[in-house]
Amino acid sequence: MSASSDHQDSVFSHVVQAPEDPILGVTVAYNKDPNPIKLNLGVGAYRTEEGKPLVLNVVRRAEQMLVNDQSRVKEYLPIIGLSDFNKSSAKLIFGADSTAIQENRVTTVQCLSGTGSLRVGAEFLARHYHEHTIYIPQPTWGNHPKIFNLAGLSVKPYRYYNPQTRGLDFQGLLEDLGAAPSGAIVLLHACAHNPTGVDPTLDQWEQIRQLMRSKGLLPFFDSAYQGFASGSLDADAQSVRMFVADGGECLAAQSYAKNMGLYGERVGALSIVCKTADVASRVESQLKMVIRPMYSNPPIHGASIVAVILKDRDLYNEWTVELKAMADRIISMRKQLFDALQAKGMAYKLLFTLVIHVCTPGDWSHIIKQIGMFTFTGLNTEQVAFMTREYHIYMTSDGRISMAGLNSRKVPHLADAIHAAVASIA
Ligand code: KET
Repeated sequence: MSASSDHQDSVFSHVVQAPEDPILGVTVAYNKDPNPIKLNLGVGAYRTEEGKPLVLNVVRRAEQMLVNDQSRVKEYLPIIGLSDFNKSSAKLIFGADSTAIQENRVTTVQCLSGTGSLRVGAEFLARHYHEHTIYIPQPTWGNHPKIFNLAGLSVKPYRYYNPQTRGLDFQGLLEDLGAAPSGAIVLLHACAHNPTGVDPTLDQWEQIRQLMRSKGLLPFFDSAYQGFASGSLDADAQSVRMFVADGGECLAAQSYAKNMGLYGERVGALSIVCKTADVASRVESQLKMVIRPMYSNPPIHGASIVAVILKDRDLYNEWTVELKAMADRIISMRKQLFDALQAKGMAYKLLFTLVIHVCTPGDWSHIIKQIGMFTFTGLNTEQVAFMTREYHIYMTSDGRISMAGLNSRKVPHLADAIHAAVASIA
């Protein structure tokens, strides 16, 4: 063996170490921590009251049916995926009675969960849409800017969250979208905005719709949490349905990761609502041109599970019950954490009346006001680092905690950690 092939530099020696992903990297760090009290509130993944991942009972039943069906084979799916899955997914988000669906103006393609759906939609827009700027809320899910940039779109922020009020910066949002160039794409979280947990009211959605339609802005909905905000699949799709009801065009990326607990199955859908059936059919032909060289065609198993559940009335009903139970457990975690912090604040007040201002600070009501999987606590990077170091609590550095990862036994530990963090770090 020559010296050069032995221990000479690799042809990749210039490759620098990339940072861990800001969300998935939290799980990597958590897994390395040997301390048994550790708690992972990073990634948005549902855990039971026992702290375990949950496979829905309805998913187990659907899988059993699939396994028992000897006629099922493992052939390639078409480029756009499983037809039944696509039809049912469109109905789920746009409503069973959607006129756009009845008029065949919607094309739906199965993609690799929410992320893949966003990416395919973005690649399509970069190739076939005249405006290449996409406006994303500030803040937003950390992967959004990367997905859109890599697809060839240019990303700009619009104001969304006001840290002072811990609510929606509605005025800022209207101003920024009002100043966007006509035709620009606007990314909207269909419900349960990540990371803030703050959604517009229906009235505010209506104003956003009017403004966007008047300026010809193109809505691109990211629907990763349908059913998780309110517990109702229909209520959580209201924003999207308002935009579709006006006859205008839009895109929607759906994920079944959270609401069916199919995280690792990577099952989702991209729908594009068009003005006419003819346009929709040509759009679909071009989506195939995006998908074929990217991953050829999507995986069959997860989509089959979803199709079985969505098409069978009993299974569908069972799903809605299990989904509501997940949403309710998250809401109960909000209440428990809020109560624990209130109680701590009170105790602290009694002991140290002179330093009230450094106790678990006054108002934690945003914990119960925010909706969806996450609480945007307002804790800063140093406080988060402190909680991880001292209490082995893992969360994203922006202060977001996944309420779905919490359980009653861990609430006191989390409340202690938050209390200590805000008391010791300004
Ligand atoms: N959109 C949003 C808003 C979102 O929060 C996620 C995932 C996705 C899309 C994509 O999910 P997929 O698994 O591709 O269907 N969010 C959680 C997980 C992650 O970051 O991958 C999270 O924020 O923790």
